[in-house]
Amino acid sequence: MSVTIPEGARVVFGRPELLLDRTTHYCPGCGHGVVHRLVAEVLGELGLGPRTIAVAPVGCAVFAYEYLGVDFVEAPHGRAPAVATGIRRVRPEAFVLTYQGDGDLAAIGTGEIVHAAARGELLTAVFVNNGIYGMTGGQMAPTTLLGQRSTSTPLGREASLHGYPVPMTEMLAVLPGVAYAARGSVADSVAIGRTKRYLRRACEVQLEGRGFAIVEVISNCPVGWGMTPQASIERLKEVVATAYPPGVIVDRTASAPAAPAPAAGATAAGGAAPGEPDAPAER
Ligand SMILES: Cc1ncc(C[n+]2csc(CCOP(=O)(O)OP(=O)(O)O)c2C)c(N)n1
Ligand code: SF4
Ligand SMILES: [Mg+2]
Repeated sequence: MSVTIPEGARVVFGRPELLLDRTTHYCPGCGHGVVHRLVAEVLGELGLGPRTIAVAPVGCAVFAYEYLGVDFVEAPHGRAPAVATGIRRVRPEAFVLTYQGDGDLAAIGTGEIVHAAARGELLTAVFVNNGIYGMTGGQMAPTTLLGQRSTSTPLGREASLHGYPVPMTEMLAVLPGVAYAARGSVADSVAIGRTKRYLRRACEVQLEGRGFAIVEVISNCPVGWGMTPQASIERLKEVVATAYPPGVIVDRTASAPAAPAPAAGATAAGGAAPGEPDAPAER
């Protein structure tokens, strides 16, 4: 839909070019749409649209290729990092991005993400953690919090029966191949702005050839959580962000050797400056 801007008016907010003008299949209030928008903004600002090959997940974001104006490959459930590795091998000039939910990345695809990270694959991984299997009807995921009700834990997740939640990004961050790992949130505009900075930095890390970069985004699933969109945002802020605190988890880019991909050139400054609250100590 094209909009005529009146003469003299200044545009302060608009749809990023890489976010396509499509009717969404997401439920009202779902966080996936916010993450799509941030990915579209960052890829556009870095001029990466034409050289991006993204890998779509299985999960509610399976139709990510309908909304983002970049080339996509659809991976089987959990296999996005393996498919992305293949793309990286045969198309070294491409910018390669994966997008996965928590069931996809932290359950069926645990092996793929761990080994892609361990190899230090030059990938930018976007990991949308809504703490549940949204697409299949709200079953427990590895990330489901203790006490959280789901269709497969109707009385709430109990450690003695279902085990403990898996802090996937912290686990990946101990691997030396991981150049950058951060966790953002879609809870409010401040958190969303910070998440965009993390995503931008994770893209730059690939452009600089420094290694594997991942941004987890804690997100809401109002339908799977059985809540209104507003209540789900409150839960995201009050409960989920306590269990999975946002911030930069590891940043090894100062010590990681730079080996830019052949066609790299669209790098820009960004990320947390030393001394900023979300700047981590190097581990
Ligand atoms: C090999 C295989 N196993 C299981 C499924 C069923 N399945 C589809 S989506 C999904 C979970 C999705 O959860 P998540 O990755 O957290 O994405 P969300 O929908 O919450 O965004 C599962 C188990 C499948 N499609 N393929
Ligand atoms: S089920 Fe949850 S994750 Fe899936 S579209 Fe609906 S709100 Fe979003
Ligand atoms: Mg999920």
